[in-house]
Order: sequence, then structure tokens, then C-alpha cells
Amino acid sequence: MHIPMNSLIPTLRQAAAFALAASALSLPSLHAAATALPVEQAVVTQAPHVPPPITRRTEAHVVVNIEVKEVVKRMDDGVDYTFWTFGGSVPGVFIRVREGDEVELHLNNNPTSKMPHNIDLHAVTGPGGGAASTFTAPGHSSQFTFKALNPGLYVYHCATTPVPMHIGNGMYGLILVEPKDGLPKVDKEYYVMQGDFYTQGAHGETGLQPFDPVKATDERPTYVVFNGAVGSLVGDNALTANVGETVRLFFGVGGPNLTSSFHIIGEIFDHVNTEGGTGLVQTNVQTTMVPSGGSVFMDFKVDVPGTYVLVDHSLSRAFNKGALGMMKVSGPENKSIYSGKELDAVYMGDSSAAASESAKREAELVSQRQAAIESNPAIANISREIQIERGKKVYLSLCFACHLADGKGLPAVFPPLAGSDFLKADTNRAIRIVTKGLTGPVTVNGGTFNNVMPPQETALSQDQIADVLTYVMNSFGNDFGTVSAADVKRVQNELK
Ligand code: HEC
Ligand SMILES: [Cu+2]
Repeated sequence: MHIPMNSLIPTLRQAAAFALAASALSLPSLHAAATALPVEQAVVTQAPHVPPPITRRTEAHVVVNIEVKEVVKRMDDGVDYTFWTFGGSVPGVFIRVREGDEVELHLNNNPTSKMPHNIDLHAVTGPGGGAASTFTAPGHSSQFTFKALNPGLYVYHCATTPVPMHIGNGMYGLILVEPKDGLPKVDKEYYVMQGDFYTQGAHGETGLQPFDPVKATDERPTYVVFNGAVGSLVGDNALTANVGETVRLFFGVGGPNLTSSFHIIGEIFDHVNTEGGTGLVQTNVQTTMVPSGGSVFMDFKVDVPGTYVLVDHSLSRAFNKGALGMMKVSGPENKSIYSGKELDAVYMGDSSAAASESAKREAELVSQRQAAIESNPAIANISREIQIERGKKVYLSLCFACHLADGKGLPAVFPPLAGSDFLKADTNRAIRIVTKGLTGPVTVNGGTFNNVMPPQETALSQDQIADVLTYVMNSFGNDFGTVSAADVKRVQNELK
């Protein structure tokens, strides 16, 4: 529907002209375009919140203000990223208007931004969806007005070159154009968007991570997340609902590349507005496919209490790259619908209660370490504890599947790590095993094993291998010493 992006991108000179015109035009823009309609200011919200339903049943001239900001935020524990945002966080602010409204959109690019940006709203009928009219240099504003002709849930995104980079840095959000008579009433509404992120460091590598254009072009994301970060909907940030309530979820995929197979573990969607449209309402759906640059909204009644897990059912993304969120439903049990027993640690991996306790404990220890560094040079012990807590999360996401949560393994199948004489004997060998895997007969604590341990070198960073080995060497009754990232680096270099 939109014309090719390249032809939209103004030349630099045009861009400067745009920006100038824009800044001249839109001094605090009370001068709404001449309109016969009542003027109102849109309420916009940050995810997972949604503006209240529109109760008016007549058209209005709605003014929307969005500030573009480039901000450093958490992508994962210890991992920071410079996100480019519509409104300060990822996804961008949720915009809610009504079919037939005139929407006057102001795009304000914060003076601290390094890049020009613009906005293409899929709800717009007109070339570029607003992109050319809103190309805005740092410290400038631009505006344009469109009529919301078609009801539905639409993605908006930045369309400035290089477009995959702008979207890949988090520049997307949703705009809902409510049908004239509104949507069916529900008890709770939430806003979630999935996006794929490409960092130069491996998954979990700490520090400020730059965008990796090669991984982006190859569509090999380091992170696939809901609402801009690993764990943004986990633990204390989980969505909530009460038994008996009907929940509506507005879900979009910003991409820039991946399609989502969106599913909630333990729920069935009662109604799904497929592809964010208003005509085709499918009922009783398990998993719905949401294209990049597309959306869906669905509602479901929550009947029994517990934790429901939002995933991209391309499950490596959920369990290894971050596309996992939670909805906590409270209220009375109903044994006729569900007999009991919660999702346990094995299923939830590093998002289990035990692992999220680990994340909290890790944060406490990190600040303790900071204090210790300042007052006392004897920090080795605290560093080891931090490694253990970090390593435990890696263990719970990966190793436990075979070696089991208690490290005892399975006789004749998976060797024990608890009390393992084999592990204790040679730390460098343990690093090699986790890096390259292990096959062929081995004897551990007198038992013989002849099976396959898969290599972890592409899944785990050097820090993570050091942490997980430190964890296993100091857990399950073991007291075998520690492994540093430098040790892992040395052994891995010898393997090359
Ligand atoms: C898919 C199953 C599987 C996973 C996942 C797995 N292992 Fe293993 N591991 C094995 C098997 C099987 C062996 C023995 C291989 C053989 O018999 O040749 C083994 C051997 C080992 C050994 C040497 C034997 C011993 O008990 O001392 C260590 C150490 C080890 N694994 C650590 C880990 C760590 C740490 C992780 C997580 C990063 C992990 N493993 C993940 C299956 C697995
Ligand atoms: Cu941009």
C-alpha cells in the first residue's frame, strides 16, 4: 500500500527545508488546522497500559503529541542498549482514536537526539503514511493531519533510512482506530509489542551493546522481547487480572524482521481480531500469527488463578532470547476447570520464581560489591557469590534439562555434577566440555556414561560459561573453586 521507502526519504536539503518549515509552523501548536470538529488532546499511554475506551459517539479533531527520544535503557540484566523511542520507551506510546476522527499528529524530536526521525502510521491513507511530512531533525517538530478512515489496530514506526536500524532500535508502536460504535466492553486492556534486537555482543554479554547491522541484515536477532526488554512482563512487572475478568490484549509486532507465533500458555483466546482488522473475528484460538508490521487484538476470560505465560511459540525465542512474559491471575480455584499444580521451575527455566529470586539477589549483591569496593579491597568472595547467582540462572535455563535441578543427573544417561570426581579433577576440561560438548564413554563417580552433551559455544558467552561452571562447582555440596571469564577465554583460544 505504501510506496517504496527509498523514494520517500528526502534528500538532506529537502530534509533541512522540512525541518525548518516544521519548526516555523509548530510553535506550541494550539492552532489546530481549520476544522469544524471539536478539538481534543489525545490521551497516550506507555506499555503495558492502554488509554481508556472512547465514549463519544461523534467525530473529533484529535491532537496527538509524540516526543522522539534516544535513551539508554536496560535490555537484560547487566545489558544496556541505546533505544530510539516514540515517547521514551519501547514500544512507543499507545494512541487511541475513533473512526472518522481527524488526527493532528505532532512529532517532536528531542534536542538531545543524534538522528532525524519520522513516523509512518499504517492507519493513514496517503503516501508514506505520514513519513515524508514528519521527517524531523533533532530539536525540531513537524506535524500533519489525517482522517482515520478505517477502524482497526495499526502499527506505526519510523521510516527514516536505514529503516531496519530505526525500527531495530525500538521505533514502533500501536494506534487503535476504534470502530464508530466502539469495541465490546471488557474488564482489562493491555498493550504488548514484540521486537527483535541485534547487538554486537552475544546474548547476555554485559555492558552497553551497540546495534549490529550484519546480524540485522541476516535476521539473526540476539534478543526477541516483549515491550523492549527481557523480563519486562515478568515477576513484579507481570500483567495482572482477577478470576472471572475478561482481558483484551492489543498485541503488535514491530520487527524489524520476525513474525510472531503468539500464544499464551494455559489460555485460549475467546475472540481474535485477526491481523488487527475488524471484520474477521475468529473464536477459540490457541496461537495467532502476527506479521512484522502487523497486529492482532484478542480477548479471553480468565477462569482459574495462576501464572499464564505469554510467548512467541517459536520457542527458542521465548526460552533463549527473551520473548516471554507473564500474566498473574488471582482469585478462587475452580477445580472443575483445572485440578491444580502450578507451572514449575523446570518448565519456566530462568523465569521461574527461583530464578527471579536469583536475579533479585544478584542485584543486591552487585550493590553490595560496589559498597565493598569503595570501603574494602577484599571483594573476591562477593564476586564469587555474584557469579554463582548469575550462573544459577544459566543453569536453570539450560543445564538442568539433563543434569537436573539438583545436579544429580540420571544413572547411565546424564552424569552427575553433584560431587562429580570428573568435574573436580580438571577445570580446563570442564570449560572445553561446555564449549565443545562431549561424546563417547566417560566414567563419573564410578558410573559409565556414553551419551551426547551438546556444545554451548554459540548459546553462551564467555562470562556465562564462567558463571555457570562457578555455580556448579559451588553447588550441590561441591566446593571446587571458581572459573573466570579470562579462564574461559584462554581455554577457548587454545581450542582454535
Ligand atoms: C542435552 C543434555 C545436556 C545438557 C543441556 C547439558 N549437558 Fe552436560 N552432559 C550431558 C551428557 C550426556 C554428558 C556426558 C557425555 C558423555 O557421556 O560422553 C555431560 C557431561 C557433562 C560434564 C562432565 C561430566 C561430569 O559430570 O562431570 C560436565 C561438567 C557438564 N556436562 C556440565 C554441563 C553444564 C554446565 C551444562 C549447562 C551449560 C550442561 N552440562 C548441559 C548432557 C547435557
Ligand atoms: Cu527513527
